[in-house]
Amino acid sequence: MSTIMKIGIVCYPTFGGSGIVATELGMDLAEQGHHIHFFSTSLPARLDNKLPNIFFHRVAVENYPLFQYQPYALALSTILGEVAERYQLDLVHVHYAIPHAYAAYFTKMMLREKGIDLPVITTLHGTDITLVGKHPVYKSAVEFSINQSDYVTSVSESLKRDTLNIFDIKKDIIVVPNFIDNEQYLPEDNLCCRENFASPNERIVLHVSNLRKVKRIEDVIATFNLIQKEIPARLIICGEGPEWEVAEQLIEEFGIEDKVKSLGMVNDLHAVLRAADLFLLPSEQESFGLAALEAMAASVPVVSSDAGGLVEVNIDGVTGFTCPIGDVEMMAKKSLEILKDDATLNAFKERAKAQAIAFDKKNILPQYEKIYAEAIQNKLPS
Ligand code: GMT
Repeated sequence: MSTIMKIGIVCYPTFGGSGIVATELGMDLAEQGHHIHFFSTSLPARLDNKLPNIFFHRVAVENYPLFQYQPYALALSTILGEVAERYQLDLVHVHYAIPHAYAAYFTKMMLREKGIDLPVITTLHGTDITLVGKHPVYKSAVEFSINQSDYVTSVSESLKRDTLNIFDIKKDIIVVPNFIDNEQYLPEDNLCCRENFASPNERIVLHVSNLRKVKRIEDVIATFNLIQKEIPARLIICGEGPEWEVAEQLIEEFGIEDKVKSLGMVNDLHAVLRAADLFLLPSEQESFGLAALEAMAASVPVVSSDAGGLVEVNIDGVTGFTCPIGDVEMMAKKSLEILKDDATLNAFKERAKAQAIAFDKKNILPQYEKIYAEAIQNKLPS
């Protein structure tokens, strides 16, 4: 795209997939010369704001003792409007509907008063629909703000279906799957740390998540317990979250403390991914499963549940296996099938990598750029 666009991107700053997708998208667009303005409560985890064409605007929420909860959506609408006007943003792309689509709608209305049209693109990421958004305390406002967005995208077909089932949506929902930068996973990189985790005869099983209930960490531990009874293996867990204590208790109950290592929050996940032989993701719900795609990019096959969009990413019998939620016996059986010999493991590794290449950013990002171009073209004149 030759014309330089000025784009606002709103996201959560944490290690969650929606923030990562937003950050990678923005950094790639900035590399192409577009001006990207990020809005978040702190610097997004993977954002390098030293790069050219990247601007970061911190959404500062003013604390006042009268409020039990601080009005984040109000602060976001305010700064979005100010920056959009000052830098003449062409559009704003919000990641995660709650409350970003709602805040962007109010910015749009405020700017309309000044004769400025600010197109709003909302990307639905998962729990903004399936867990939080559908809750009666939020539902009607979430539905309203999705319907008011100029464009709505969803990260999987499954999430699109869920959105249409849960809400009364009048907008077309465009599926733009999540993506991966395969260049960050070159085979020669980061081969060093396998021996830090296991001896050569052991298989390395990996789980990465925010350890929330929806991730079913207890199934990770139970599946690994069955695996390690059959073959020499180690389990590495990356991430921090509320369910860690449940995991710890189970590890102790199974008496497998010497085979499980928790690394906590890991900044450079690539090195750990490249050391792994198998990735476990038994989630209760997963609109896409970016963590599974990251594993595949590092040539790691995945055994996951068949929840939500996981079946669109992890192809059963090809890149790994998908199993019914909670069926740890089946997950262990399928894991052992992958890990049983090097030839089988390597075949799964190759197919996992091929799947990651299909989801490469080069194939996906033009879909967002097309939506941006259309949004700008349909903009009302100032
Ligand atoms: O998991 C969440 O609560 C939020 C969200 C996030 O911000 O990370 O995760 C969702 O978005 C990711 C990126 O699109 C998807 O890969 C995850 O599958 C999805 N999580 C769920 O649906 C549970």
